[in-house]
Amino acid sequence: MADGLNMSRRIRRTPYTDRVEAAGVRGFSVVNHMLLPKAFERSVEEDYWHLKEHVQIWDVSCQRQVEISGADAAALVQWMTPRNISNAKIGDCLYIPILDDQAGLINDPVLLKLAEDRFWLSIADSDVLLYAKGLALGRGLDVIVHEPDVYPLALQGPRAEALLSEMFGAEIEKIGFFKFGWIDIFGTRQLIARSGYSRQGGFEIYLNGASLGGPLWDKIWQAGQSYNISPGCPNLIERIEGGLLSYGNEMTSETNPLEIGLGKYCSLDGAVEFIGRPALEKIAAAGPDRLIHGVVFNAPACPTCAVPWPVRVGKSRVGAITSGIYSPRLKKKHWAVAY
Ligand code: THG
Repeated sequence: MADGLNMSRRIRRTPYTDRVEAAGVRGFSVVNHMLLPKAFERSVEEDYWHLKEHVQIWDVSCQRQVEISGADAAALVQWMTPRNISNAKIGDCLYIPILDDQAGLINDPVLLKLAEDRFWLSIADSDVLLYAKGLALGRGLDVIVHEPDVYPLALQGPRAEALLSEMFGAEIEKIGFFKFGWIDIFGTRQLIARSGYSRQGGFEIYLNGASLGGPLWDKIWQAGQSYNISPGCPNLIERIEGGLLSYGNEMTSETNPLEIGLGKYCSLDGAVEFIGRPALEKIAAAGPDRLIHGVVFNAPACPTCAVPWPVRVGKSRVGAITSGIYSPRLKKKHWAVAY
């Protein structure tokens, strides 16, 4: 298969891409029309072990923010998700499914409540900006929907807290899981959350201002030397072991949240009105047709799961593997997520 991307302006670089290239990136994926590093010099396995022990710096700018502000902002966000957001406080992050009218998943972003009338949706790979704008226009809502100049940079791994505490002050240690606070970066006020696409702990800096990206990377890189910092990216082995779902892989608009274990983020008690509610209630009443499972299997090798691999019992197809990879921890066996 042909490899490599034909880079063009449609595939957006990030404020950190120069640094990522200097750090020896071996390839990119494209998420939200923006580059996401896929691997560095070391193997995915070596990166996995490093992530579990040290700290890594990840360019996750492709986690684009869709900002929704205005008098009807909370109403629009609530309309888009089955998760009841009425008790969310300023400073909270919430993982929320976003549904269409059939209860199919449009996206699974992290919601940040910045003010009573201002939210960010930190999105996975689909055009939520267009969905939100369309809904707002169609309903005549009093909101502004736009993509701010914000580029998340993740520090993941058990040493992330010590490094960031040394750099930006011990205050960050008080930030709870899935909460955010504020730090000073080059004299600017910047958002930092205890979150990230790994189970090893860490933070995400939602850097506001592209021009600060390179200098911020350099500053963290320098301070990180005594913490054995390395460049990294979301690690497929760690994410599958950790059960973190990936939009486009474990879910598409053909998937509903009840099939993939997101029922806990769905208000089915009638407390909130949201798009797809009748469809979701119908599915809940009948019970979902399929359910996601983690599976472990033995195989000599495990290529990238670019198309779902059928799972058969005898001759009948009982499901499909949507993500899979060799587990160096379990040796020989592979982890996968399957229907
Ligand atoms: N960080 C930020 N934005 C993102 C991601 C991220 N956008 C895209 C993608 N990742 C969204 N997917 C997920 C999936 C799981 C989690 C976060 C983002 C996650 N969930 C916790 C859990 O499952 O335990 C907590 C959920 C909760 O309590 O609300 O960490 O990684 N900025």
